[in-house]
Amino acid sequence: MSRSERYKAAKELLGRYGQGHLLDLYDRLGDDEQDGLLDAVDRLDFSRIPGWVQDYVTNSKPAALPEEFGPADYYPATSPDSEQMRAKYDQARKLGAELLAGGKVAAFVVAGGQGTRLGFDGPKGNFPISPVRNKTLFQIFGETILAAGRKYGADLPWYVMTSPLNYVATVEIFKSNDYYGLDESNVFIFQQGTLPNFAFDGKILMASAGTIAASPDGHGGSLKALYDSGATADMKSRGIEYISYFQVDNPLVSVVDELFIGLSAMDEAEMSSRALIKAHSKEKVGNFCLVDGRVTVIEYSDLPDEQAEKRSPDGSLVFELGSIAIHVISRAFVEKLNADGFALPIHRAVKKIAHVDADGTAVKPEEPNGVKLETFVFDALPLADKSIILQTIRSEEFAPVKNATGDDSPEVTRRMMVDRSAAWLKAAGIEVPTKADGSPDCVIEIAPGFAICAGDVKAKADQIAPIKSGETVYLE
Ligand code: UD2
Repeated sequence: MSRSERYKAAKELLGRYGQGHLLDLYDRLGDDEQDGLLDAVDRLDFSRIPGWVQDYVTNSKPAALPEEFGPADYYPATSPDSEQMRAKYDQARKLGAELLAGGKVAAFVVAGGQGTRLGFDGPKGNFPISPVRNKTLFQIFGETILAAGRKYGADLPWYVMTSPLNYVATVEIFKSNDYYGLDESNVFIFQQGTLPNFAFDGKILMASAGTIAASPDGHGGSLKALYDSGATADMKSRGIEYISYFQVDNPLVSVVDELFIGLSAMDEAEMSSRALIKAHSKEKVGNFCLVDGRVTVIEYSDLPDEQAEKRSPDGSLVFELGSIAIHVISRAFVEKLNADGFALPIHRAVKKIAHVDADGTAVKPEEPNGVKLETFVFDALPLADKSIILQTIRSEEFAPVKNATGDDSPEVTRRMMVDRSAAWLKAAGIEVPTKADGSPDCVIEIAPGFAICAGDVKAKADQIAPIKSGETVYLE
């Protein structure tokens, strides 16, 4: 089709859906920009856009709370009571280690978010966080993956999801850091999809004369992007069966966890999750529930107070399990979803969206002027035929960096990193000087090359010199 024919077809299509304004500035564009805009129009999914506008833009459809739901079951974090369960955990750990040694597992970080809350310029993975060496999040994960690969004696490929907004910058960071010591062929960086941004009246916004305003389609987009990018095909060719999913903001994550992977495999779970016991009833994490026999996350904002406050006879919260965005996903599940053509529910966020107006003048709104849409990965849980939950301990595995100050700030994360290192050392019988409040009176960082779990520290306890009060210790 010639350009002018494409233009005519696009104009007709957009006109039919009340989006003709997208071509208002077309005549001002050069040939390449015109082609780019026509390509972008082709990618708009008009089988869904009118429904989104109706449900999430011009109206705000309240999230439908299931009629009946209860708390989800879970595996406890440590030492189950019964002999039988202890045996199952031992067996699961062994199986997890075997799967890792057999090269059946891949690490997968979702790093396509915009990280606006932290106020850091550039991909969040490049944020320096470790308490002694100031290593970045990506470097910590990279070194952990390298160490895990060595520990299990098998390649542990790393899949990194970016968005079109931070893909180039992320690739540059990996290159300039020499892939953190990993073999470049074992690092697969790809882009997630986007969804258009809408003004409150349902009109799609333009970011510039030739570009449609769009934002990343949420971490839920990973399930499609893994497939569309060829990542799952690449995994298949390597014999990978399990995808260990984590977020870029959490340096404490156990990037590949023997027990979690092993339990998922033993139970033939298609998608599994790690969970925390919530700090309080309204902690801002999703709640693991059971709906029609399927694990489902109900957002904290959607769980009525009455349910959130409900207590069991022992005083614990009935809905006590919070989602921390750590999953094991079977590759076959991702392939099945995509082969069947799935769509996750849409969530709306009202935002200030920079755009150009009908004359092409740039507008930087002071107040929210539109809606961004995204999908959440945990909404795929009910699509899984089998899904398990393994509890984790906050101090061991969850210290996300989200805000510049206060809760979930770098200061808190660094403190938690030191605390966990101190706990690993103590568990290995090493004395750690403490302050009056019990916190470590030293700064400790354990390089992943030295240890990626408490057990590794124990095995190397004889290599660790006594630690003095006020000392800065880097174990490598
Ligand atoms: C998420 C969860 C919350 C809890 C918390 C744990 C939601 C709605 N909430 O909160 O329940 O588990 O994490 O820390 O998810 N990302 C992409 N592409 C996108 C959007 C996000 O890759 O389009 C990545 C992002 O880079 C980050 C992760 O997803 O690694 C989480 O994103 P977030 O900061 O938006 O999640 P948050 O803090 O709202």
